[in-house]
Amino acid sequence: MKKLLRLSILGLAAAVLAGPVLAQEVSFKDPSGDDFGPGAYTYPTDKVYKNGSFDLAGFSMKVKGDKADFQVTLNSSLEDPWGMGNGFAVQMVFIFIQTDVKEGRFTKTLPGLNVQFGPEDGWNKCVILSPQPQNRVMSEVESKASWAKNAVVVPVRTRGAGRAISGSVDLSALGAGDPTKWGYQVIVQSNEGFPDAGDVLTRKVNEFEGQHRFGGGTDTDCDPHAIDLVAGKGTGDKSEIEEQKKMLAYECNPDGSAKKLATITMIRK
Ligand SMILES: [Ca+2]
Ligand SMILES: [Ca+2]
Repeated sequence: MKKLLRLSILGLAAAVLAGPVLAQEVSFKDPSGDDFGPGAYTYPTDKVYKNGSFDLAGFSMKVKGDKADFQVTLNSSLEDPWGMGNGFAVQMVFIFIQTDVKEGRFTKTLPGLNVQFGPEDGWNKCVILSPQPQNRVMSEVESKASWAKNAVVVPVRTRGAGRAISGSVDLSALGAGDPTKWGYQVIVQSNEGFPDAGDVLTRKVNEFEGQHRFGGGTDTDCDPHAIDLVAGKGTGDKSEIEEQKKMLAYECNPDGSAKKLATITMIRK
């Protein structure tokens, strides 16, 4: 009995020394009012694209058992005007992750985003939060970006409620290692049910906005089709708006091809 008591006291001491078990979580904030891509993008004119619909406010990834729960918050309450059945409709979010695996990282992103990562910021995994059914998203990736099919992970069900879009994936689908040490980038786009032949469900940005087209870019694909993303340290500081503009800066050739594609970075906790 005495021995048992001593053991349990030792056990308690060890637990106190080790400190509480910290939840594995990564979270970022993003400043408001920067839902304009490189600086001048405008929303489509249809009333379903409410103010703030694409304005990223926050991101979190929490490990719960063998799952990774992702949540993205926006500066507008979510609605489902197109009857997608998941509590939201107009948004689509790409979460690019640089895990510990150094081999096989991609610097190019999925077609329709028109951005690339810098040489040190390649991604291994991309979690897509879309109001479309999982099998529609995966079949789009398989047919339009087959090179990425093993790197894309789509939750079985993605839901919108309040201002938050959430989805959960198997941690094992992202790979081994410590997710709090990984790099992340979160790109807000719009769910396009009738995408361009080569685009993975993304909505285009044109020179002038239209009923279902963003404006402020170009009519070719030299402009980034990213409406908001995390920048700098991901704290939500206003200075991160300038960091975003720098990352999304681009140049076009006279024929409309890309002279300098927007080049983005990973953000770390
Ligand atoms: Ca924002
Ligand atoms: Ca931003």
